[in-house]
Amino acid sequence: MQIPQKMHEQYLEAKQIIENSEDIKVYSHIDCDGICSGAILSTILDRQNKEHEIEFVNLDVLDDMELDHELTIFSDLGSGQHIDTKAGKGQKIIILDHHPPLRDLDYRNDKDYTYLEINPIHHGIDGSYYVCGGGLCYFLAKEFGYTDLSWIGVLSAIGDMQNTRTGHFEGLNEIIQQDAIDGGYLSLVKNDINIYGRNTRPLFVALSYFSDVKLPITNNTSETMAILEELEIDEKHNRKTLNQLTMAEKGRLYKRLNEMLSKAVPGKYVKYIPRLILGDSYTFLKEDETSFLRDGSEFSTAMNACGRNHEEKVAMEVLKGDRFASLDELEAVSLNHRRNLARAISSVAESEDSNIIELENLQYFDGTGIKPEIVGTITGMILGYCNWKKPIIGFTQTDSDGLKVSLRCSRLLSYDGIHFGNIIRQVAGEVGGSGGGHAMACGAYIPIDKKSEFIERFNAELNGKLSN
Ligand SMILES: [Mn+2]
Repeated sequence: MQIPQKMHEQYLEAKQIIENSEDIKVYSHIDCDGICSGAILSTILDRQNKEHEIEFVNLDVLDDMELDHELTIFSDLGSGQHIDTKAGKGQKIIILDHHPPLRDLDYRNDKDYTYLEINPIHHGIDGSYYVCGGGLCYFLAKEFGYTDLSWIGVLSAIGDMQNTRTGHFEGLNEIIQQDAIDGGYLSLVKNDINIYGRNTRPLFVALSYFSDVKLPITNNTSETMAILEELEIDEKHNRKTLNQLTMAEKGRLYKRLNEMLSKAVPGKYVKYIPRLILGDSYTFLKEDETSFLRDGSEFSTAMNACGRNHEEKVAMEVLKGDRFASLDELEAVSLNHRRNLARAISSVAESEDSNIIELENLQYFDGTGIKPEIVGTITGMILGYCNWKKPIIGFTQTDSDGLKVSLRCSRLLSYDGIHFGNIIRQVAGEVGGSGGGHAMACGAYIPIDKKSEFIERFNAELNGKLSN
């Protein structure tokens, strides 16, 4: 895939607009993709000696907002919001977003301001799998000649889960990945064993978090240790990481995981098993060998941890090159984040009477007291404690007296064609809320008194869609 001609012309125009602006504001999203987008844009602007401010925001603050700068750039958001209702004479807006756009490619109105929206969907390119916010910002950087930022584009796509469908990057993401490899920033192992924590977690711990299907090893480190010993991978419990395994050891581990999964899943899912175990792995070659920044997934998790704790700027400074003060802060934020998660998990899943309620087609828990920012992560971790054949939904209250809803499910359900992001958008809409997201990780905000109606409607909506 190449960048379409029309889209390339848009990039040339964006470059010109930036070169001709002095007072610039960037709004970007609070997740890994948004933070990577902000870091790329900020680096471009620094190198162009442009004064600028960056703010990381939630989507809900964007509609009908005041624009106070000569140029306002929106990255990883903006396409789905009414961001130009208050644009004034002579102001300029650039959007770099991959979410479904409200406005057409040739959107213009009669007001006297500059509006440029670069969105792959306008050009027939899928924004879920082929390019994300950070990637779109990288192509702008490339227009300025800054291909050294390609690795941040790769990281953004990892964080945005652009590779979940196949385990590989496709479309425009493949160009970014190749730029990063050519520049010596990235090494790629195709179809590697894809278990989270390859660089810093002992393998017996990493394996115990396997939760797409409940296996004997799930949440059971005695079992993972026994298996690693039996496979002669880690006989002395010396806390080897996945990264330290030889190809032969990885081969034995793959075979064993495959056997375990084949026994555990219904026949129709068997064909998806390799995709649960294998995927490309990404190593950032400029990072320290033992650092969590070296592995793409671990790096992206740290970015998300910052987003969840309103420390996006710490994350951005690390991306922009600060490996001293900001890296220390990043480690502290991550550690604190992990502690909060552990505390929340034990309150939901490990308490005497677990409060996970199972219905015909779904299961849910009341996460009252869990911060809205982390309820999604918690919900994903709870999956390992319940029935993987149904989605798990977590609820918690927001500051504004609404309910935040998060849904996670086994990747097998999404491989089999269910898109929960679309379903949650519909059902949340039916009860007066809003929602959306990925096939297997999504969320919504709903009025607090609509919880039981939401659950009922969601359960009914799934009739006949799951194979139990
Ligand atoms: Mn994104």
